[in-house]
Amino acid sequence: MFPDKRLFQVFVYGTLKKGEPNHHWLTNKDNGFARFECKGTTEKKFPLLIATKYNIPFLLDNAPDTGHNICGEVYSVDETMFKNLDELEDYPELYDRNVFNVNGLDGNSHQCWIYLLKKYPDEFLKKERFISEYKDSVEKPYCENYLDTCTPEDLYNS
Ligand code: PCA
Repeated sequence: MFPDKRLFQVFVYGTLKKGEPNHHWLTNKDNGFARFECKGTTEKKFPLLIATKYNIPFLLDNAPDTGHNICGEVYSVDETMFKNLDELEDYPELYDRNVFNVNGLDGNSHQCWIYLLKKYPDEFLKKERFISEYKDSVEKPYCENYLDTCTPEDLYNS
């Protein structure tokens, strides 16, 4: 299948990365076209944490001078894939998204869409919880399909 004409760059830092629980969304051809470009880190620092009883990775926007340069992967995706990613991330109800610069390990700066939270409880800003690189783990296992069962309160109470 050929990709749609227009490609979008998306930086993934959470469950969409290689080896993580939602990576299959990017590799499933039925979802559209996706091409791995390179690994990279965000030029800006962001707070990234694993939160809620579902252990969801959240990158927080609008939190100046906190957090780390975040490690992740840059993909070029077509509009069909982008729409599917929006659906997975429950955009714009749960995650929002914005464009930021990512320093690629290929030596280039990439302007990428990044899924993040613009509104979140104050508790999410406790510094000791921030990480620079997400990995699913036995200690904090990601709970798939949480959107099917959770209430909005569930999502914001950790
Ligand atoms: N999926 C998106 C946002 C957080 C998540 O788990 C990603 O991997 O970038």
